[in-house]
Amino acid sequence: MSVDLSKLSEAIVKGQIDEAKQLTEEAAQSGMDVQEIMNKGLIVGMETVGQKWKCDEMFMPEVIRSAKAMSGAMDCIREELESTSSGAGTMVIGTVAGDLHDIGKNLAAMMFEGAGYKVINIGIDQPNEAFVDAVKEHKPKVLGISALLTTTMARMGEIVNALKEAGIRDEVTVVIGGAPVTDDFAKEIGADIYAPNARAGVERVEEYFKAV
Ligand code: B12
Repeated sequence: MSVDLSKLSEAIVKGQIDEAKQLTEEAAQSGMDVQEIMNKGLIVGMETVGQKWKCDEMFMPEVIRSAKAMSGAMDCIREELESTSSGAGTMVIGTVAGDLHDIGKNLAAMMFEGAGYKVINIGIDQPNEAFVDAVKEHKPKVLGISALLTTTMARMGEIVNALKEAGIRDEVTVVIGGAPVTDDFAKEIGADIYAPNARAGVERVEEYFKAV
């Protein structure tokens, strides 16, 4: 029995948590590749949510519900995702100190997971040292930093400097994201990559690795 992944995308857009889990489980049990479920079902759904949010066709409570549906669905295939992961490497991701926003950061985490990364999500409101410690401990290929407030985005530059002081700046590729962040800001603080959205995060990191 094959599962129509457009129905799964639709369940994500509508924030139907149980339906999304059930369709994901059915798709996995039918033998469908988990990467396909992720890319053609879950991610397509969440991208539609992102577009609708930008055009004011969806509002925050609905976006949060969709993100929960995506996260719940991913839990159903997480083990398999990890075992079939392309071994892209490890990513550490977190939101800077003083900042409690995590919807975008979690979406970015899910996208990287879908792209085959082992993702270590250190959470919100994380002091600069927590990022440095996580890089020391997990030796990730990529460090993702999120900030949603103009008052907290300065922490990103401090984290880059703290990595330099710890002598580990060159061991990790730093990608930053969040509404107030820009390409110019990334250059200014010495981050490697700026990503305007979660999928662009994965794409730009991959382009970066191809270029270096
Ligand atoms: C939801 C929300 C909240 C929720 C957060 C809930 C949660 N669990 O995250 C709550 C209610 C807690 C909240 C609190 C506050 N908020 Co608020 N919040 C928002 C809101 C409405 C949506 C943010 C969001 O989730 N967007 C949807 C996601 C999908 O988008 P995103 O976060 O931008 O992420 C995408 C990209 O930026 C990118 N991305 C993000 N991070 C990363 C990281 C990496 C590595 C990569 C690759 C990509 C990436 O990918 C994502 C997906 O494509 C925004 C308004 C807005 N238009 O953004 C205000 C907003 C960010 N908040 C704002 C403010 C002022 C606050 C408060 C100070 C309000 C108050 N007076 O208490 C507090 C601060 C609390 C704190 N200390 O953090 C302001 C910030 C203004 C500014 N310029 O600094 C905004 C812009 C609203 C506004 N217009 O005034 N907020």
